[in-house]
Amino acid sequence: MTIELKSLIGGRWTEGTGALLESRSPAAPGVVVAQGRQAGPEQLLDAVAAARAAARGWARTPAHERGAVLLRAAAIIEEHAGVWGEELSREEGKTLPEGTGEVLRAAQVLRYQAGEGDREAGTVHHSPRAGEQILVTRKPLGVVAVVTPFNFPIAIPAWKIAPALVHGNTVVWKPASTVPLLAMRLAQALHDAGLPDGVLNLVIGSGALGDALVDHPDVDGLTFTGSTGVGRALAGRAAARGVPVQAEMGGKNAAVVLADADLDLALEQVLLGAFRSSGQKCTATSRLVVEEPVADEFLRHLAERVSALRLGDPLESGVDLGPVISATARDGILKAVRDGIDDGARLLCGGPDAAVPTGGHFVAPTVVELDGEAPLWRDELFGPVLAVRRAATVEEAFALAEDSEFGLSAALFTQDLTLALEAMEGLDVGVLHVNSESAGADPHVPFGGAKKSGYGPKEQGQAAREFFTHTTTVYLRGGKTRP
Ligand code: UN1
Repeated sequence: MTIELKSLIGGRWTEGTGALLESRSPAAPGVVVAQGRQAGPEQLLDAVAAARAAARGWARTPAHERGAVLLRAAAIIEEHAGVWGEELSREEGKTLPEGTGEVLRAAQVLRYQAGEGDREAGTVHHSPRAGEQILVTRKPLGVVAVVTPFNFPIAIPAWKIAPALVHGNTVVWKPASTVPLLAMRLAQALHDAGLPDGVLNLVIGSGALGDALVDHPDVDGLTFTGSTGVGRALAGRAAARGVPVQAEMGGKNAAVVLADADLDLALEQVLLGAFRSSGQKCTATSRLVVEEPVADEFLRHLAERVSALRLGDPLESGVDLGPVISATARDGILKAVRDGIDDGARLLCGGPDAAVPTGGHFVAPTVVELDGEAPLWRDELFGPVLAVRRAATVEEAFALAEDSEFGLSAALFTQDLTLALEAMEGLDVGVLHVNSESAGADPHVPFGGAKKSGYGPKEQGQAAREFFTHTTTVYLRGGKTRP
């Protein structure tokens, strides 16, 4: 049964006035998962107006009460994890355990951020003057635009919307047009948890709607996750109006396997990092650097294990990876691999001509070895493709890992603490995993990248308040005394 899509505007589930939007399963594109009309331009204006109208009341609601709404929403999400997890797998294409896991992760994020309602609201400082104290208080930005990608249709929105709300902002949210159903589920949980009308508005639609949202003069902040191209363009537009931006963008994350590493452990983790969610994570392992003495053995085992991965219907048990999000994405990935092979990349397994299930947007998990600089080494493909290079020395291995315009995450495999410390100092990344896969982000610690991967304050944990609030420095003296 096809589910009907609606936008949430001013507390009402509203049928769109724009073009028809269908979300189709990437594993079976003939199946329409959900459909409805996109929010029209005037409905976007209504959504921003509703968020503006609700802003003052919400900002003055005690933070503890704002957090309590998030806790109730988390419970609603947990109650529905089975059904919504299945819907997520169907709509986005990741496997069912990953889909259900992501829904539960959204609840976990809400629970963590709810606690921010009870944590410190600012700081108090000594004054150089007698009879005075200096307070740094925090205030919400106001109306925040939230623009989110397809690949974590509920977890990423949760980790933007939850801190936005608990810190007292109201929100207008434009999710990726490929995953509107899961967006509706998160909005539903928050709405049913008792969020006042207008505090969270969901507008379903395409990129043009997102552009109009970011350009709206009543929007006071933008938080974005997606490609570096779109992120920088939106950030530029927001910055032109003097609006703060938090942008979490692409990655080309390296796993570095040094000669002393536990190779079995490294193999398991590289498989997870590169091929879970079909490599469609900004934190996915898309580059592998192996130190020469162990390279032949490691790459042989890697090719065997990758060839044995099961590609198929993400709802079927035992399947390791599903399709990529769209035919356009699949064709782009296959073309990049084909071009790379034409330019001399050696295919270790998978590849554009490998057999894949019929019907969906499937890409065989692929490993290619390169001898030098190449687009496959440089460009983010956002698919199940791992580019490998060998390093003659540890120094060369680190230099290759660092050889990217991106700086989101990296994984280092070694048992030598000295080398781990060197990587901590030397690698310009936002997230470093020592002896674990490059993907993953816990809700209570900062998340975000360096270089082309990130812009503005980090996400998650207590770090999120840096973006979602601004400070007022208050010089406070009693009215009756003169210092
Ligand atoms: C993860 O590694 O589990 O878009 C999270 C992305 C990132 C989130 C990654 N913003 O893939």
